[in-house]
Amino acid sequence: MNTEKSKQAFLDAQKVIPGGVDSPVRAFKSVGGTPLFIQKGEGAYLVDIDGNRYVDFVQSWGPLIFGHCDSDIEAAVIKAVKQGLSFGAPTQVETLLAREICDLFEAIDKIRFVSSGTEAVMSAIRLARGFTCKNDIVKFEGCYHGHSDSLLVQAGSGAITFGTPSSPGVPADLTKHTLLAKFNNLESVQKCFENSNDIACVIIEPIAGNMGLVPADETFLQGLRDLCDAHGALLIFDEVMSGFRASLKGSQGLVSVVPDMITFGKVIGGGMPVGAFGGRLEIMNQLSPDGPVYQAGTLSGNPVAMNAGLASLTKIKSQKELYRDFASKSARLTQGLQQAAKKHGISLHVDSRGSMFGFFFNENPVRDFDDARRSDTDMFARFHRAMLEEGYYFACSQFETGFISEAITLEMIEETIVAADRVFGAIK
Ligand code: HOZ
Repeated sequence: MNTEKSKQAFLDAQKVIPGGVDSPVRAFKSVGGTPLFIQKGEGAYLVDIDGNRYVDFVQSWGPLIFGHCDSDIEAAVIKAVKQGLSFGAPTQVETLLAREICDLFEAIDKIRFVSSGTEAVMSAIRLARGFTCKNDIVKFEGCYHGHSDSLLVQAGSGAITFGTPSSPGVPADLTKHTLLAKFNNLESVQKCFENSNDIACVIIEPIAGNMGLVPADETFLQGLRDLCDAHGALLIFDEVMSGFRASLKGSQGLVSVVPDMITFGKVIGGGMPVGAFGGRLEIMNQLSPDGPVYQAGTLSGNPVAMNAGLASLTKIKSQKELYRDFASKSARLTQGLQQAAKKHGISLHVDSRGSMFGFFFNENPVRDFDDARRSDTDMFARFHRAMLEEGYYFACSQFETGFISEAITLEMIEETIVAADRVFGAIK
């Protein structure tokens, strides 16, 4: 496969952009080789600047539920663009999208739109602190909630991919309020509450997607709910990755535990930059201008992004079988990969939720960050490189999640499994 143009583009980029990328995981450092520079997307496929085509199992890290260049979302965006790109003033489409989301989620009476998942979580935490008049937060090892200061502690995604789960540049004075607990381990959360009576909130990815795919047990989530209630803390579900992906309602379609707040990100924007956080009325009423907790942004509720999000959500809701199809495609892909790996003596731990899927080169089940870190990342890198050669684009880190889009057919999945079989045979 010829990737000469990508190689040159990467060299050019590195001269003017740190690491040649605007978000670290994309640099392909943990899998080796050169990141592909993308020319365009076409449904299930990515096309790089050398003209190579790949079945895309990343889908912009989640947002593209219907694949690249979906005609309905494209039409909504073009229509919105013709009305103006940004006003910094309210538009009615914000209310329409807000109403759709409030109607779907029991936990959400009101929602505020921002421009990214990082911003959504940062704002939700400020609101939780303002509402409870407490300072500490509990987060879980391996969960990633964006790159704001107090959350870059034992974080997943790019942070762990590059071995810096806790970043330099974050003053200890800021992280002293971040208490760490172990994913799927209630005792570790109980200890946090024993050690502090100043906990404002517990934040968790109920379906962790940033240490690879690691869903939390429902009993564990219920335990968090009970602890938060007993200690006057808020429970925040970070559904930046799982919202509208694991099911129409993210984790809320799969478990019965109801959080106090939910954060969303890129997925609700259909591919445009969006984030949002929502919750119960009494909490959201503390937000400026109704209440004293400040949060703002010129591009918040941007009309182009809102229209893309609304078009995406409208289409999602019109397709009754969408999540059932996603679930069967994800299950077939992960089982097929696992069987093909086993044939060649390679152990693969796999899991999926709706259109999200994950696989670890690991002999044991992966239930937390320590388990995830014990995976064979060298084997993952070899798999990733060889699958690219075959024309399949997977997330370029063991500690990320894969996504199916509606454009990916069962036939493509069967072909992926056949290619993976060849690859396992070559890399074992
Ligand atoms: N942290 C992102 C996925 N969980 C990666 C973002 C990107 O590089 O685009």
